[in-house]
Amino acid sequence: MIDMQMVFRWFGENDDHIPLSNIKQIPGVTGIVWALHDQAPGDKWPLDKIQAVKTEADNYGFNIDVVESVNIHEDIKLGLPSREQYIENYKATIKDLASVGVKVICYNFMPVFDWIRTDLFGEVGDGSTALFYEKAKIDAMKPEELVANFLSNDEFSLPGWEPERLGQLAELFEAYQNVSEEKLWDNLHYFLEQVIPVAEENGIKMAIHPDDPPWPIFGLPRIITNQDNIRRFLNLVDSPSNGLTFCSGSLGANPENDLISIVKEFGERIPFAHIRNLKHFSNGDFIESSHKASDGSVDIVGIVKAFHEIGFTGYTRPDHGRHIWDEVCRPGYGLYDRALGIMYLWGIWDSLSEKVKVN
Ligand code: DNO
Ligand code: MN
Repeated sequence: MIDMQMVFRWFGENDDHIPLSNIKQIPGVTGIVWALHDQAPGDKWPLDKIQAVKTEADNYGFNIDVVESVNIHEDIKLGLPSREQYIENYKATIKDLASVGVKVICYNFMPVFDWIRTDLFGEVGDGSTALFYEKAKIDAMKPEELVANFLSNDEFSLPGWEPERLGQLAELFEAYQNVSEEKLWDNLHYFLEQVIPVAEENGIKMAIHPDDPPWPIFGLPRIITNQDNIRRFLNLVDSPSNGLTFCSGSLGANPENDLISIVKEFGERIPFAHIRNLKHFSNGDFIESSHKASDGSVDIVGIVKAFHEIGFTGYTRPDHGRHIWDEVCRPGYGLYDRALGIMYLWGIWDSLSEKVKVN
C-alpha cells in the first residue's frame, strides 16, 4: 500500500531557525511545505525565487510539492473591480509553481485576518507554552489591540499577519461593511471559476484551508467552518482541482464539527491534511495541546484511522506544536513538538498497516 506523505512546514533559509539538515532527521519526512513569505498577497511570484527554493530543497532530497500559502488579495475577497489583475497574477503564479513540480496550493478565504489567537505563549500546564484562544478576551477586544499584540512579537514573522496590510485596518473594516456571508460566497465562487481551470490544466490541486477558528470574529464573515459549508464549497466548482486542506485543529475548535465524518465524506477531495490536537474549555477557550489524543479534545487516533481507511495518499503535516524544551521559535512552529507529533502520527499509521516495510 502507498502511505500518506509526511511533509514539514519550513519558512525558508533566512526566516526559519530550523535548518533543512535538522528536518532531514525527522523520520519519514519527504517534503517541505513552503511559500515565498516576502511576497505581498496579490503579487505574481518571481520565477527565479521559486526556482531557488526548489534548488535548496533538492540539495536535501526534499520535494516541494506543497505550497502554503499563496495568499489571496483582499480585493478578491471584497469582490472589487481591481480583483481582475490580482486573479491574473494568481493564475500566472499557479503556472510557474507547476513548472517546478508543485502539486498542491493551500490558501484561505478569511477576510482581513488569517488564524486568530489571544496569546501566542499560553501555559499548557506541563511547563510548555502553546497558542491559546481566550473567548472572553476576544469578545471584549478591539481588532487594533489584537493586531498590536501580534505584531509586537517581532523576533519571528507570523504567517498571514503581514504588518503592511494590517496597517490599513480601519480601511479594511470599512470596505467589509458591504460584504455579507453570501457576498463572500459569491466572491469565492468568482475566484474559483477563474482559477480552477488553470489549476486543472497545470496538474495542480487547490486546497482551501478552513477558517481558524471556524466562526465569525469582529463581525467579519467566515464561511469555511463546518461540514455543510465545506460541501457547499466543493460543489461550487466540482473538480478534483478544487479541494480542501483538512485541518483538525481549525475545524476541531468547534466541538460540534464531526471530524471523522468530514474525512469520510470529503476524503477524495482532500489533497493535504493538517493533523494536530487542541483542548477545549467549557467557557469557549481552547489551547493547542500535544498530538497525543488523550492530551486534548480531538480524536487524533480516530482521524488517522479514517484517513488510513480511505487509503489516503495525500500530504500530511503535524501543523502546529507546543514550544517545549526551551526552544526559541516562531509561535507554533518549533522543531521538537512537531517532530514528536509526526512520530505519533506515524505510530498510529504504521500500526494500522497490514505490512510495514522494514529494511
Ligand atoms: C498558521 C497557519 C495559517 C495557514 C493559512 C492557510 O499557522 O495555519 O496561516 O497557513 O490559513 O492559508
Ligand atoms: Mn492548519
